[in-house]
Amino acid sequence: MSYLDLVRARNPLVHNITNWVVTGFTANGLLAMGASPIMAYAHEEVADVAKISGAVLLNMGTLDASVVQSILLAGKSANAHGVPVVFDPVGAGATPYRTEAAQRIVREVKLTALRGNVAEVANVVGESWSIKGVDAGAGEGDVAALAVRAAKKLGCLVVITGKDDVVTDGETTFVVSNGHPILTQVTGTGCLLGSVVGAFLAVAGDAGARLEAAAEALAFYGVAAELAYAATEGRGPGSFQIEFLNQLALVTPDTLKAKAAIARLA
Ligand code: ATP
Ligand code: TZP
Ligand code: MG
Ligand code: MG
Repeated sequence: MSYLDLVRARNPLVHNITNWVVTGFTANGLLAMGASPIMAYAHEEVADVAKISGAVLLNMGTLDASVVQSILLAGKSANAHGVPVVFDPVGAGATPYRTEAAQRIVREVKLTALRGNVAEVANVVGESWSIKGVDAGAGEGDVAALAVRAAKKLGCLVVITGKDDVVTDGETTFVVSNGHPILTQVTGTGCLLGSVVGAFLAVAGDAGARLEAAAEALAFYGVAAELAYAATEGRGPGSFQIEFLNQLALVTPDTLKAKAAIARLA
């Protein structure tokens, strides 16, 4: 049985503390794939919501002091109750406020997975990632090496997305090359991916299964994008976005198995 089957069979509750831009898209994406979303931010209830959830997604896209507090309360409750935590440090490195908030969150909350673009992940672990012309972020080896350093430093899975996605536990690393560039023309596709990884981690069971479950989540997401692009080619990102939600519901475990492009790095 694939982890996708398990998500659809178990319908895990995913608690999202996310940003204002992507809230509806995230809820619809989770529903489409077979998970169950809840968005809850009140300091008075986030600990209670986190402890009954299958996974918690913490995203600092539209950050303020209240959201930081919600994130810390939910994250600590999830830790206390063995609930997996995924953190998306949106914009880490863009301003000192975001960098400091992200670094505080990873000091105070034990993550199950960190998911970001290459610059965000570098900034979370105190490294700088310089954009150098057309080679910006290029060099799979460099990105994978950064992911491994981050995973060892934080003691969690690290997912770095881009043209190819890298996921590692610090020992074993997979590169997932599914997806389509049109994903970059729809806001929130990175944010929703964090919640999708959370849904897969919710059904993965023990820690040993988490790396494989995260790699399958990345392939699933990329395959849904490939199929959505094929069905809407030439019609633009609006049509793609709707069809992408459809494909999150329609991709079968057999299709995923046939199309997944997951390679283990030596
Ligand atoms: P950014 O902040 O850089 O926009 P993000 O948080 O939106 O990043 P992405 O890195 O764009 O996240 O990843 C979101 C999804 O888009 C992932 O599934 C990733 O594999 C896919 N993706 C991003 N760029 C490409 C690309 N050039 N080709 C194929 N898939 C891509
Ligand atoms: N501004 C603050 S959060 C956000 C924007 C545009 C959404 C970012 O979404 P993603 O998934 O990182 O593209
Ligand atoms: Mg994006
Ligand atoms: Mg992002």
